[in-house]
Amino acid sequence: MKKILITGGAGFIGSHVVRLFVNKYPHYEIFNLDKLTYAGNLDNLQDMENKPNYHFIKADIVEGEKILALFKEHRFDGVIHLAAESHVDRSIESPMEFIFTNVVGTVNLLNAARVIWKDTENNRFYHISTDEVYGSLGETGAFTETTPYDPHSPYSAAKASSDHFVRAYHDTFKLPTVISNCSNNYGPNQFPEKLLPLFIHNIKNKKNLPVYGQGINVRDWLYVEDHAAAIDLIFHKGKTGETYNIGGNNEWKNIDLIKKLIEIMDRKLGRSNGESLALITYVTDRAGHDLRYAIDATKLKTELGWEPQIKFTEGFEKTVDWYLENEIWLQRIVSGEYRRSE
Ligand code: NAD
Ligand code: TDX
Repeated sequence: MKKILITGGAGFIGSHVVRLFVNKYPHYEIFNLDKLTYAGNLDNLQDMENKPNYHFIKADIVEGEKILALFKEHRFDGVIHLAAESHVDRSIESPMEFIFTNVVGTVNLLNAARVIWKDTENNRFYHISTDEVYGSLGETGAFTETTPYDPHSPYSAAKASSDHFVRAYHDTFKLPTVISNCSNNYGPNQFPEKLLPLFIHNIKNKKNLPVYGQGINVRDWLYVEDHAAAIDLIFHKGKTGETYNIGGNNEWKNIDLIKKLIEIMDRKLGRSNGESLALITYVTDRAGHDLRYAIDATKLKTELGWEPQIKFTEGFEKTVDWYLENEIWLQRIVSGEYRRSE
């Protein structure tokens, strides 16, 4: 493979995947295709701009004809598809954008790949998905690759639909696809609407921390670079037509995670231990809020030898440090400047 298309490379996870591929594979040409929605931020990739094997294409995956033209022009050998509307709360406010980008956009990419890969071999269409497609767990158990889909939010319903289309294109048209479903990522460059960067910002600025419901929902947290490493492995070694679950084996009840964050931040900010606990504010629960996600990543471990490398205590400290040291990154988002530099 030579030409790899990464969609959504200006987003949180995408920027880490782009950096890994550009640095690790200098003989690949990496094309980052991104619409630069509110969540796309080229500040995330400043260090990539002058790399000879990195190219940026501003495009919307919903525009099927343009996507096909780009595939015909560049003749990508492989696709790693991360572009998506990714925030559950926004999907409750306005579901249509999620259907357009996550479903229609994905099918546009599948169609374009199908056209240009008619007479070629060794291609791969890798679709990045989420554990939220499996629905919600009770107190015990974990999602495996065969857990039936049971999405509850418009976001997860759209991601589930896109997963089905990817499998349908494999089964119907023999498109060489692979899918992974990952748990919650944390780390640098995450848009400050998501729980951790939002709460880091609010604790620093002594603003309220809006905890949904009673804070009893459980998420499994994985450091973003561990997800990027799994994506690298699955892209190169995963079996065509297969699905792999990716998780951190690291479950936290929201309120416990928030208290841990407060403990770390009070220490780093020189505040008295527990001072910021007063910022916790219980608010109306998210509609359809899934109680618990947990991933069984045994298949990825036994078949491809992947395991998370970054211990949670280390990754969590590193994450808090990154946001505290990159105040300008955040300020440019808050002021809107990050969009003016496109
Ligand atoms: P993000 O919101 O940070 O980034 C999404 C990127 O996609 C942005 O750069 C945005 O500009 C781009 N984009 C959106 N609509 C587009 C369109 N129509 N055309 C082209 N580009 C478009 O998202 P993220 O958190 O980095 O998630 C990346 C992928 O990983 C998504 O598919 C998401 O479902 C999946 N995922 C995320 C997590 C997580 O914890 N964040 C966990 C599992 C899976
Ligand atoms: O202000 C908040 N208060 C709160 O209690 C926010 C933003 C979130 N929460 C809760 C909701 C969730 O239980 O924290 C948990 C995490 O919320 P998010 O950061 O919004 O993530 P989540 O809804 O779990 O989804 C994330 O992980 C799976 C990503 O946004 C998805 O793209 C990914 O597929």
